[in-house]
Amino acid sequence: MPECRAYYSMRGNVQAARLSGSTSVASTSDLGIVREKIAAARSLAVLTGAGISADSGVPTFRGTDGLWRNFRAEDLATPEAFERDPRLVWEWYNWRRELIATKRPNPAHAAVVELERRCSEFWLITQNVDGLHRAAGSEKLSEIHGNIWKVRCTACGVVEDNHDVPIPILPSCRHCQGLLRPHIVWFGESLFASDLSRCAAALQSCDVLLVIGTSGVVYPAAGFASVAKEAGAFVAEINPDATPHSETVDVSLRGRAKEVVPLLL
Ligand code: BV8
Ligand code: ZN
Repeated sequence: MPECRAYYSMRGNVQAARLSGSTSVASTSDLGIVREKIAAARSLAVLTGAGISADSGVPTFRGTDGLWRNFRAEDLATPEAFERDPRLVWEWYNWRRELIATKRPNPAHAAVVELERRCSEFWLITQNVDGLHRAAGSEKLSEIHGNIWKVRCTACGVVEDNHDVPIPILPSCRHCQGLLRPHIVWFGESLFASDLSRCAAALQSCDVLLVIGTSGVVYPAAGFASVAKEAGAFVAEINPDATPHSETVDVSLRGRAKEVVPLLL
């Protein structure tokens, strides 16, 4: 299908945008409604998943490119898998670090930074560990599942930034020589209490929540949209495909993040 792009006639008068790859359309009226809600918002929150980084070339989890050596994330991103075979888990994370190191934020990441700049009460909640929101300039954010450029010592617990690419397959702590692990929240592990309370505050006080590029399958993040909705927020989803969120949100904009999110500015 020919790739079509959004056609701007006059600033703010966005014609129906048939967006690349997806057959469905982010309708002008829906785009207009969400833009108005954002412009009028006293408090804005944004929740992102792997889809916002897909346009930067980072594989998503459930996309066709989400598997590594036929392992699903749920197989490797667990304390049990690390206990069983830390070398295998580190090989997987090293593969992702090498890949992510070559990627750059895309226009959707940049638009989220602009929303943070414009709205005094703003918070970004990301499930992504790729660090691209920080690289784009986001400051008011919770990386609720951790960051792939941070390591934690399994013995003394020290947490440090580490940008070694490649990283030694069984990296050791420079303080106690203990085995390092990725400072990432694995399946079966609880999120950090500080992140949970900060996110709860943002979700309960926001007028508008944008849910960008997430399949809404992994908890507790998958429950965040309904927390905001129940607190009275206007919730909009941006995703080329329908998700479990699509039933509960006020507006679901079908399209790629890099094309739709900048249209909301
Ligand atoms: C916990 C770090 C206490 C690792 C991650 C309740 C019900 C059922 C199960 C549970 C439950 N509560 C807890 C669980 C267990 C589990 C869970 O939810 N399992 C799922 C599989 C059912 N949750 C946990 O274990 C959590 N901990 O709850 O602790 C506890 C413990 C045990 C039991 C009870 C309570 C910890 C979860 C965190 C795990 N760590 N990441 C790493 O990355 O290495 S999760 C990881 O997967 C990501 O961070 C993200 O959260 C998730 C993937 O989801 P998405 O980011 O949405 O990506 P996905 O590929 O799925 O979808 C991409 C979307 O983008 C799609 O919709 C696609 O259409 C769209 N898209 C594609 N291209 C674009 C696009 N959108 C826009 N533009 C594009 N261009
Ligand atoms: Zn240590």
